Amino acid sequence: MSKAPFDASALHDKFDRFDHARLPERVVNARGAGAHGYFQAYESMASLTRADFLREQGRRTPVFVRFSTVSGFRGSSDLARDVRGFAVRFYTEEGNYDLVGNNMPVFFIQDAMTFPDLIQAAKPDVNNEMPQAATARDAYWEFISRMPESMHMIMWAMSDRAIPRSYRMMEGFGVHTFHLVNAAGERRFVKFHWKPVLGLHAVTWDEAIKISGNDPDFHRRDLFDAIEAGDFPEWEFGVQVVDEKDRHAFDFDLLDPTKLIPEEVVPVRRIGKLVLDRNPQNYFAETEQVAFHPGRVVPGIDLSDDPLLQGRVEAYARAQTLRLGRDDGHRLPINRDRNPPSEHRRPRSDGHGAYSETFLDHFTQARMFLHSQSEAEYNHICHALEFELGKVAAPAVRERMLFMLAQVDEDMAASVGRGLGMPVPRKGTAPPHRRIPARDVPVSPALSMVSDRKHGIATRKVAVLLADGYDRTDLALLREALVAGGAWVKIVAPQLGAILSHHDTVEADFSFRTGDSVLFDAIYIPGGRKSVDALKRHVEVDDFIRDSWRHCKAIAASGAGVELLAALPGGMSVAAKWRTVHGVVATTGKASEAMAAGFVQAIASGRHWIRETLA
Ligand code: HDD
Repeated sequence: MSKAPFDASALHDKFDRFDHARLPERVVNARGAGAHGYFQAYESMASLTRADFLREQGRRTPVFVRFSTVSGFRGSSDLARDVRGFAVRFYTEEGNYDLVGNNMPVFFIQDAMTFPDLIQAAKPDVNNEMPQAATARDAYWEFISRMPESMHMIMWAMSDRAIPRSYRMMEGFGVHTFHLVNAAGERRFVKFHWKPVLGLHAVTWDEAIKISGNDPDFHRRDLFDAIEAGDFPEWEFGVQVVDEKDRHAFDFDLLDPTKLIPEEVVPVRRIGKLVLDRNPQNYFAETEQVAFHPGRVVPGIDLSDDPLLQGRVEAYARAQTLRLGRDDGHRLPINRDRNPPSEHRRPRSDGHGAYSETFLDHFTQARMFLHSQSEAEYNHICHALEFELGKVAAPAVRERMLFMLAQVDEDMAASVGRGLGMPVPRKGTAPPHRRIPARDVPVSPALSMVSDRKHGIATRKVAVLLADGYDRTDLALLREALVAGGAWVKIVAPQLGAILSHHDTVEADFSFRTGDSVLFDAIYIPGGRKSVDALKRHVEVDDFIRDSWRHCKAIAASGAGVELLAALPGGMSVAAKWRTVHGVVATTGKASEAMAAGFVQAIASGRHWIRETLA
């Protein structure tokens, strides 16, 4: 048979399609994951806003959400220490409304003009394109050490908020103050919040590093898997509303994006929920081509004169045109208005103009955030700073940073200084910038992740370590309790395939080569002499258990399974009657329903940070 003649035009057509299915990546927030869903209003907010999608109780509005890291390239890792983007598009009856926020309620800078400098300092060096998705370097801290206004955001970025356990378990914030406007034209200030129904969870830094190697797509996979499994991620939409006349009622300026309104001062009113129930079908056409714009609002929601927001409104359209390679990107299917936009959609700014002196108070809220943390969270911030500044070579940059930290809190600066082997500056030294000294303000418990403990174990991942000969009644008992609570139970065994116990089998989800403690939230080791003896022959099991302990996760063991806990620091003293010690739930006897409930409780109460303070 003769070969078909070469058809250059068919080849060009095919290659055109092939070549075009890519775009230059976003300058920031390049790496992300998107999902479709809906927003549903709990009640009518007509007294506050004429926005159609908030005016009627029960009204559903389709949404598309994209989560992202900020500084890494598209191919970087999900677990970089970084801010997470939380961008929501509402396809309302009056046209699209974009709420382009982050998982932290404040920002590094007050003036958009500085944004390119901030990003250049956070992105890899231009000469060698290193390091990737990491701020632990001179250029970044050189910039920060000269930007006292960044200090509040730095406290957030060094906290565990910057290494979330899941996109589904982080908060979202509109960051800026916006306006709600009702039909009578009455205007009020508003801050927007997203509260995750599963609660707030983070990983530890040691885990973050290990997850980056184990599964760089950890967050993207987690979001995708949860939606595929029908465990739809949910957030409640919250508003903090302030009357216009109260613009100056606070000791900070409402238009300052480096400040937050403590929830204890203005409570967050939950007015609706966001549910993500459908994965994109085409990553390129949806998650990649989506182009958000913070100036895209609907009647009833207005921008404020926050100078950073004003700058963003100018910047995004240009960035999108360049990235999408066209100026009609709003016509792409994911960006199209599903309903004709209202003719009145041009956002108005509030005309408040001048900014108060408090824009120069860079440290009071940084200190409030720090002092609102639990002991473990506070320590993690110090450790993160030791790590980041420990990678800075220039002594002058470290010194300036220690000095800046001392303006927030001298004890913290001293702690970081000890780690760096550097003398501790006192804050009395002449400041490099005009500033208003930090004051002591009441702590805000809502700023601590640890204070948020009301949640169950839904979608938490529990690894069961076993081999042939495991105790099947113990496994069945614990599995039932975990599944009843909505947890995802995964079997980790020496090899994949069927694992036997008498006439029963379970299918291994992971082998010790593919499963690792850092991919799970808790572990259980059932008894069964043969199974436990087999586990003892695998060095990975030892690592698994030690890491679970070190990362403060709930651990359960029953029967002979407790022998493996001897590997834990100091060993674990276990008795026939089950008990929980520092999040370890164990019995040398058979598992019981009460023990299973104890394990569920140990998982639900989050990480057992107390272990970090044990010798
Ligand atoms: Fe931005 C993307 C959030 C300040 C310029 N930004 C981008 C995304 C998020 C944010 C979530 C990704 C959207 C997506 O998933 O596609 N940005 C923020 C927040 C800020 C902020 C919460 C402060 C409150 N950004 C900011 C400033 C500027 C920009 C001050 C410039 C003056 N941001 C951009 C951009 C990006 C972007 C360069 C990159 C690609 C894009 O817009 O679509 O225009």
